[in-house]
Amino acid sequence: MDQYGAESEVRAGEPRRVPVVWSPETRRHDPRNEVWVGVATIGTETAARVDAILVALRAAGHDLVEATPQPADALLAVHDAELVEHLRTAAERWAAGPYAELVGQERVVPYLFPTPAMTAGLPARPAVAIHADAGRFAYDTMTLVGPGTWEAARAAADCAVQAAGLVTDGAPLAYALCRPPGHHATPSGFGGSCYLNNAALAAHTLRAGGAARVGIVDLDAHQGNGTAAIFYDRADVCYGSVHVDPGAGWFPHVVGYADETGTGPGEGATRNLPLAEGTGDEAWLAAVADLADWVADCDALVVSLGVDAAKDDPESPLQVTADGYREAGRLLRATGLPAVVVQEGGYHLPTLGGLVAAYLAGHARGGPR
Ligand code: SP5
Ligand code: ZN
Repeated sequence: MDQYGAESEVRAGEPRRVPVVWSPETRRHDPRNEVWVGVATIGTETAARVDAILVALRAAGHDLVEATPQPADALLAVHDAELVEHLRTAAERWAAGPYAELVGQERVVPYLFPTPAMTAGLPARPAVAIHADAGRFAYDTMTLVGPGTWEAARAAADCAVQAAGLVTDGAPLAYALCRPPGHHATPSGFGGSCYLNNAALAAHTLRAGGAARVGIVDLDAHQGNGTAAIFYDRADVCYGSVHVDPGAGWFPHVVGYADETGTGPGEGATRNLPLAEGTGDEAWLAAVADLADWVADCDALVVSLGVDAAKDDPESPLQVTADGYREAGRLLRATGLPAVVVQEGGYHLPTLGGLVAAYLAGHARGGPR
């Protein structure tokens, strides 16, 4: 019997208590507006999400653990130092510029994107103006950097690294209440409401802690292009995702198709299972079961738990129920793998906490594995 509630401590059928690693700092990012198709829309990735989840997980009897600052090595293994430096300093650079007078708002919004369409082989340099430089790292106009964004993203990363550390130290299951989410953050870029890739940080930490192969199962409604990119050429971290079909016009639009299966040493270590708009529990759970089987021979598991596949969510057309999320938890528990569950999306505040609690109840069920 150990401090994490090993089998003998848990009555059969009773939910196991799960350490919930969270940080009040994660409330400091306020996206305010996402600039979407030219319109400033109210962001849905709000600080209230943290409290909706906290309230539900506290009520379910889980153990809240406040994150402490973690070393930066995982961060710099997953992300380019230039991206980290940009995120750390962008809001300060904006505040030091003329933007308060010019536009009267304090969030960094990219203004141009120096992709090959612009630079066309010329020896381009980093832009001096922050509104132009931001497009070197930001790949959409929805993911703004304001005061507190860096502190929140860094704290979310700390939650993921610390939760993975608990699992390395013997916990069968830990949950990281990461906010802002992370699975759209690539090695060198950010977008899709994500800044630092929390799930990749958890996977890296499990690998560093001795897991030879880590499986990542991404349940968010959107394909995690960032996580997919980070591990696309690697055999030691497998990435499988079930998500709404990008071919039907959904984010991330340009990747997430079924024929993307990895490259080089990572060939076959990536799976994408796109689903049609309107897909509900049955087909979604069949895909989750497929991915659970696929990762079962790994040594540890990371679950990117987006609950935006739920039927009431404003950001996706999938129709998964709370019972569906509970069953997904059971399916991934049945892998028998020690697991870090990392929060990704989920934007319907009235049901958000209940969906996360339902998943954890399924994954944390007591009794023998
Ligand atoms: C982590 C995650 O779930 N990121 C979601 C990224 C997809 N966002 C696409 C947003 C499309 C525009 N949303 C319209 C609602 C206006 N706020
Ligand atoms: Zn999502």
